[in-house]
Amino acid sequence: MEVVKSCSNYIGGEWMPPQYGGTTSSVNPANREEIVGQIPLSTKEDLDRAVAAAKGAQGAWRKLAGSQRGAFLFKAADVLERRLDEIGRIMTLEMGKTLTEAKGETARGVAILRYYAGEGMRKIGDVIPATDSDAFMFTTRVPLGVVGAITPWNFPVAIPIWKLAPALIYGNAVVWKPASETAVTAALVMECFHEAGLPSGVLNLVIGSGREIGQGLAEHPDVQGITFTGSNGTGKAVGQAAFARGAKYQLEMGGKNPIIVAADADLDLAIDATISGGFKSSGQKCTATSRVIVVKDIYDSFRDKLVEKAATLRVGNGLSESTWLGPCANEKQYETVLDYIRTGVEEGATLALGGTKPEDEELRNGYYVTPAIFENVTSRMAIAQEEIFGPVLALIKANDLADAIELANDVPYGLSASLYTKDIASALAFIQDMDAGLVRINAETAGVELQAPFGGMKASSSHTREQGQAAIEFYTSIKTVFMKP
Ligand code: TXE
Repeated sequence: MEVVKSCSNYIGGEWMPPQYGGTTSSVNPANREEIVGQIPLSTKEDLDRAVAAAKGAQGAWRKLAGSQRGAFLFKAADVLERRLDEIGRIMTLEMGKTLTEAKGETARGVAILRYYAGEGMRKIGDVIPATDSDAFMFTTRVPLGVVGAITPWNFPVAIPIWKLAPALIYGNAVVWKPASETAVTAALVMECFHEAGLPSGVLNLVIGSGREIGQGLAEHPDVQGITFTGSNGTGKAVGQAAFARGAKYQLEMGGKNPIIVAADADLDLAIDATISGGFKSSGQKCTATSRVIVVKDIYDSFRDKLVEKAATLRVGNGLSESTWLGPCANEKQYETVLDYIRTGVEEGATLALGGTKPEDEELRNGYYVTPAIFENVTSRMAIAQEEIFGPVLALIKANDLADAIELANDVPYGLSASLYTKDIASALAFIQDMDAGLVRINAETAGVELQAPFGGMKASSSHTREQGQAAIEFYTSIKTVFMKP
């Protein structure tokens, strides 16, 4: 079987295979017989080299003016934009989302790079009046040093870039460990930085297992900050390892995001938002809608219309223009989704739609699941509590808005939440009472604006925020300066 593209580590400005480790394959989830790339399985020695390269480069990098660092990010954005179609296509091959979504995500990566390139010229401190009239007191910010970035497969361009770009613009050097499932896409993103002429060692890519390279980064004594997006279990281990040695950490983890449909909601808009939030990227977004809490007065008509519309969604290969949702991104995710669907049925919920392997012969070799809608779901069921990360919605009936908000809050997570209503008092109650980092009125749970803070409450994050100007809080330390003549 032909391999589309192989990739290697990028350390100290050079592409290099792992010193001792072997390789594994990145598989196309739309057709498990197609190998997208050969992926290095790096070892601690490779990681040590990368951290040493970053440490060596950081001193000179931090001394550049912010605008000079920004110039490299502007160049990387131009290269990424030029290679958008190619990178989008590889992303679809590696993790299955539709080509439209993959290109859209790559375009988002370009915009994030430009946003942070501009940050190099914005303010980083405040002047604070001192009680001593002779003194001049102000704050400035300094980089952490070497930052480790551990990224997942669900947004293989946007998530890394929203970590790498702020880390770099504020003067850090970076060692990046991408998810192996999307390592080829990661290598292409790295190529863009290389082509932009980023100085050697400032950004390094080490591909390998989570246990070896991810955990190794979290434990590495020369890494001062760890930024992670992924599952809760892994995130906790990463946070604990960083905390144990006094390093800074930032964790973005799961969600169990609700959409509440109030009695006065515009049903068509709410249905579109439910479908888009629940099934785009096959539900594999941390902000994906997974619980649909509908006030009882309109429950039956909402359910009927939702099921009718969701039944028309076309499952297929993400490269095909007629496809609305692609496969699950990998075998593990596929098995997890099918397991949750079985669990839901065992728990007594009823499948109003889908949740099966499609019958189409052409899809036989892929990790496809048809969009699933459960009803008769109670809040205590596993399918209403745990992150599934697949095209599965749980419909829950609420007595009224207050009951709906209580149900919405009845999970360990608090990332994103949405309410459909025409009533301003309902909107205000929801804004106030909903425990979520992103609260959205008449908009789906899964929208993120790159210039605004992003992150969750409760178990969804380490209570830190990414994106926009909020990113400066993690990637820098404040230095308070008190100066007398
Ligand atoms: O995640 P992992 P997986 C959730 C989602 C999904 C589940 C499992 O529910 O079903 O996680 O996905 C690296 N030390 N999300 O197994 O393992 C790993 O190599 C350090 C939600 O893929 O958390 C990858 O680079 N790092 C999420 C990254 O951690 C380790 C997005 C994430 O992988 C490691 C993805 C270790 N011991 C999954 N083990 C979101 N919130 O968007 C693995 N890694």
